[in-house]
Amino acid sequence: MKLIIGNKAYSSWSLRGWLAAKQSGLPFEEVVVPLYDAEWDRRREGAEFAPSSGKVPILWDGDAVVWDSLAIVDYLADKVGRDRFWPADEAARAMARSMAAEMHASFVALRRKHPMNIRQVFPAKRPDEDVIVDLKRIVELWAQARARFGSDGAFLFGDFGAADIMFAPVCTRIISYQLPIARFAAAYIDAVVQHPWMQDWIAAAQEEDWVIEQFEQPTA
Ligand SMILES: N[C@@H](CCC(=O)N[C@@H](CS)C(=O)NCC(=O)O)C(=O)O
Repeated sequence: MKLIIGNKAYSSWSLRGWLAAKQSGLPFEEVVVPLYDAEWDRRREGAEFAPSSGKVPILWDGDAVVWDSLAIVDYLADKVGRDRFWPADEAARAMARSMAAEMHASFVALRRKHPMNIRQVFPAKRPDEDVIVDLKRIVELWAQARARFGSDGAFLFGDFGAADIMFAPVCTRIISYQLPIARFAAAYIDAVVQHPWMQDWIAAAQEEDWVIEQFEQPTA
């Protein structure tokens, strides 16, 4: 399998796709392409990018191509077995899938006003109201998952899984922008960030030379 991703410093959807590939346990080749560099327009017109019309992540598996982070989670779960990604318990799985889908489709204010920059910690400042609304909903979801299904481990449903993968870039944004968060949520964020795959990703992001100025400013 070959996974094409964007800058580890900035590409939140790539982080999700990459964590999904790691979670599958399958070997994969990783190709990191710098977003929006001088070659970007030419590169995204190439055959490897055509299926996603130039967005990352893209997973190639022989003739099969999967773009979009949540589709990559589903594809890999089909391939290696659902239980590697989703809780075995039906009620827990229903909630985990709903949370992953909501993360994928929502929280636009948080995503737009606080783009991922894993290398930075910006000065703390009160977030906009719409970001506060997003954070409130996210923390409610985390609290419910942890209280109902997470008691066996440090993650939303106990073990690290698809729901944690989808929320991982939210955890790094909360750190980068010093967003206000409940204490239990800080412990969850710490567990996610300390996960060995996250540590590998963060270390690789620190090594990247690429800088995208628009993501280097404290926004909102
Ligand atoms: N819904 C897609 C979003 C993919 C996406 O927007 N990726 C960004 C990088 S984080 C991208 O490729 N942006 C380049 C562009 O839109 O031209 C997913 O879940 O993978």
